[in-house]
Amino acid sequence: MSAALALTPKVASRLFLGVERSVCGRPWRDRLDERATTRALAIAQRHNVPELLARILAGRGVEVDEVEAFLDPTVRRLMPDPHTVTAMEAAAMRLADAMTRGEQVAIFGDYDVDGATASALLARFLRLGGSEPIVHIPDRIFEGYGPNVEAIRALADRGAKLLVTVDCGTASIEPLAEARRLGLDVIVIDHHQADERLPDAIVVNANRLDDLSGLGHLAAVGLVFITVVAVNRVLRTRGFWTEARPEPDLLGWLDIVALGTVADVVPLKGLNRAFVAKGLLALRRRDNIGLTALMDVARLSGPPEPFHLGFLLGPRINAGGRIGRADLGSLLLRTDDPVEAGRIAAELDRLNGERRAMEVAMLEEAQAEASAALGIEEKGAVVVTAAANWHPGVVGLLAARLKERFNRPAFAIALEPGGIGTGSGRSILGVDLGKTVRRAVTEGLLLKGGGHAMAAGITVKHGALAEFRAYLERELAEGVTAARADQALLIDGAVSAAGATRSRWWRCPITWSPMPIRSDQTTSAYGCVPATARCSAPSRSAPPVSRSAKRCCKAAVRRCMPPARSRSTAGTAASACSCG
Ligand SMILES: [Mn+2]
Repeated sequence: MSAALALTPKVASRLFLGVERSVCGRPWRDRLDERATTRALAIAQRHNVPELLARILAGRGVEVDEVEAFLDPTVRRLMPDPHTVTAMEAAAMRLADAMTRGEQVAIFGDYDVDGATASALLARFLRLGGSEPIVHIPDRIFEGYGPNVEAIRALADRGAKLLVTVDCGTASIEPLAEARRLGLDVIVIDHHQADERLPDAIVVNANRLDDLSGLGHLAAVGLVFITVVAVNRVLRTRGFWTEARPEPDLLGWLDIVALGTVADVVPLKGLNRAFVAKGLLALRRRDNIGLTALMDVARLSGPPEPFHLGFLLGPRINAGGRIGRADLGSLLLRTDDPVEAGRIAAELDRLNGERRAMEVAMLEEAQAEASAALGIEEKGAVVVTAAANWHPGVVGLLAARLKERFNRPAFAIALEPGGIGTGSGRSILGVDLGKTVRRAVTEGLLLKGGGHAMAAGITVKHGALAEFRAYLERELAEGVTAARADQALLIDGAVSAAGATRSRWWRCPITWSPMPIRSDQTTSAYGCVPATARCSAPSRSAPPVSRSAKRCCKAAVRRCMPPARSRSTAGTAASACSCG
């Protein structure tokens, strides 16, 4: 058996509704194996939810006793005692001390959305306590990721006594040692995987080896939120908050937490679901001046959804890095000045537009190159494209688009001066790219490389590109052919045309995101539908579906569900419909 076949994810091999070949040529498979089907039944019976909702939950690993928290994720229900996080007590005490003493605090963030939101949230809290912090967001190109000695020296020169790194710092042993030498105390609030060796600091990281809190899925901003709750508790017992300096409403800041959580693409389970669900409510109140300005320049009408966080607001927060102003996003999220907020939001919107235009141009170039390489018959197992003018920050996106367009593993490589290329690869289900890339490194074809099954990063010498391409063809041809031959659609459930009524509407998000599902039986619920499910519910609130998809779906429903049966099915199951 080839490696590719062995890696095909374990799915129920049962055909769904007996469809071996859909209109688009793909077999339909039941997402649920027998055990999951049993669990779905138990969920439907115990919690009195529609069968399809139960199937959706069971298909995503939700256990019978987790259903309530999953459907109604409240912070109160899901928020842990902060002190279950290793080192949280020490961090809370040190931060509270800094606030009581009025010490200068410096925050060192990261240039992505998680870093911007995490730094803004902590800065807002400190400011309400009367100590305005210095916030430093490093430049992606000139400083790179994580604390660096030069920046730390500058912060010390500006009088910082306590340094807090957010969304970075776990691996920064040397730069943080320098901070200690300069007399700073250091707190790290981070969620990146930790080594055994930690920096000389109070390290709050749910992914450090000795942390048993079970909060490893939180983004850094989520962990900062828990830290702020813990600090607030200490301050309360010390009588810090007074009438003149009232205690902040921490839940009101969940809009910031939701943005960082969605944009960092952490799994939306457990506490993260509560953050996002409640954060969206906060966002709708338009309390945060910066976020409101950003929603307005992005022309967001209607209530904000997770989609808007990930695809409208997130990219704009990131856009400042393009002109060497990586801190604009963080600045926008913590400003209380409407004029400043409007100015920054407009600037970020403009920069984001420039980025998009650049991406479109690069993508056209990449597609043309790939088409030429594959030829009219689209031969070849992989797509490898490279160009000198591509931005290294965009190659991942290019590779993802090429993979979708050509339905095979794809690499996009930015050739930099000096004959070195930095590239990114994306794979199709069933073909392990990370393993292939790592082997290419040991065989000396790549300077660096690593990753996992679906995505990989590489550094390659310009001169070795042709050889790398040939290697990929040789290694992956068989696996790609096999994987392409069996691209089944995993189906959650079926709906009859009669069952998809306006009184039961639902939405199909593109990614794993909270989705309101409303039916006759549940007034407000959250479930998830995968990227493969395309909803064709004839409902006003359903997302736009292409005409051909609609037609194909209707035909499938007609073919698979005889009218007599469909009525009874419709009575018991609100179901999604997939067509591929
Ligand atoms: Mn992060």
